[in-house]
Amino acid sequence: SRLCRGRDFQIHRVLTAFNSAVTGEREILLDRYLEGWDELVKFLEALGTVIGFISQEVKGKLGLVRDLRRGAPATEKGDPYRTLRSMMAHELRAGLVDFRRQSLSGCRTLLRLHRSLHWLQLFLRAVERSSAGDSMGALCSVAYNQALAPYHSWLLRKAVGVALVALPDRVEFFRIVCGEEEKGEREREREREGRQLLERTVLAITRVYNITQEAYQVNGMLDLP
Ligand code: 1Q0
Repeated sequence: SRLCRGRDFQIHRVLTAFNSAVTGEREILLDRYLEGWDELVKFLEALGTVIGFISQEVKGKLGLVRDLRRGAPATEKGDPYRTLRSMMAHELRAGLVDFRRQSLSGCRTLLRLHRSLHWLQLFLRAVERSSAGDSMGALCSVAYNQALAPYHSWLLRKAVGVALVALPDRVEFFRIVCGEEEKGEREREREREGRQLLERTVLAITRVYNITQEAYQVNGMLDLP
């Protein structure tokens, strides 16, 4: 069932990964960044098959960046895919970033994940402010229209619209966020704990997002095809 598959997801792992992705020098550590995404994928997988094409897409992007990291391991000269900035410097220097055509660069691939984090922030802030009975699908699509739809084709936007109808309700959502089911009167307490963790997670994601956004902006790479 949904619940069984959702058991794997642990929001504190999202929080830990994105928090530890940022170093004192405001670098983004790619391994930690990708780990944060691994955990988000588990959430997606807990939602069931209609959302399947979305988790496949995310896994594909994560795999691409990991392949690049494996393909250019650390040497005494440096570790090209250790941080976001080192990846950008390395790919720019090696001429791997194509500003005109689609390519398989880490920069353009991570940009898609980065835009998705924008969507996630908007969505989670809306969830925080939501109350019983609000439709997750509706909150989701408001955020989608703002953060991702502008980059998607008409056909894809329609497919996403269909997928969002299949989203679970708010109770189920908090159940996945907050962990295993415990009966009855625990429900409200669990929701409170869930909200607190959610708030901290949104802050961690926002910090990562802002630093990443700045790096893309500085390098003129916000529109990489
Ligand atoms: C909670 C429900 C999730 C609903 C997601 C909303 C919209 C997602 C739309 C995704 C469409 C994916 C199909 C492929 C798109 C690509 O064409 C596109 C561009 O790439 P490219 O190579 O063709 O240039 N790819 C993307 O834009 C990437 C999009 C990925 C969307 C990822 C959304 C992931 C969300 C994940 C986590 C949900 C966790 C929620 C709760 C967590 C609690 C802490």
